[in-house]
Amino acid sequence: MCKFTKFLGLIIAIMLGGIAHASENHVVKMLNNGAEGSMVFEPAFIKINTGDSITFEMTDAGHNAVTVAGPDGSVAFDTKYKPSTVIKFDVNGIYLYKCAPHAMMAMAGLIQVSDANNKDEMAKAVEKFEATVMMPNVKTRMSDLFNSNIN
Ligand SMILES: [Cu+2]
Repeated sequence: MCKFTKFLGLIIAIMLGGIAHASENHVVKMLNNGAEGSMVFEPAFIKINTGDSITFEMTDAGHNAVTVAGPDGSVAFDTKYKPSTVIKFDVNGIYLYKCAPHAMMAMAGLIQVSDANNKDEMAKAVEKFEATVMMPNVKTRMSDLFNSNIN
């Protein structure tokens, strides 16, 4: 094989690898009022692929996104009230996160990275979180979200 053919083969291999591992960025907004009610992440449930990232946008001021529970080996995140924070997700499984000041109003979200290997642990984490929700009208927001999206 001549050098050029080898080189071409290498380039093609890199390009195919790039396609297979093309990671995407998704946006989750933090809102005072959204389609699903007040004090919400939008979308509250999002399914992404391993290696994708999420940009948490503090559309309305005074919100954060902080990990409540995640799969084994994942790193907890905290957007610290910054206007925009990019978090990359490399560990498969379900993540539950909340807005610390509005957790009692059920301001929380679920992220599924590829699979649902930690579904049982996460069902318990959602139940535990829901016990801290004080507003009756959104008491089951997170378990409803969990049950309708994760199977
Ligand atoms: Cu909030």
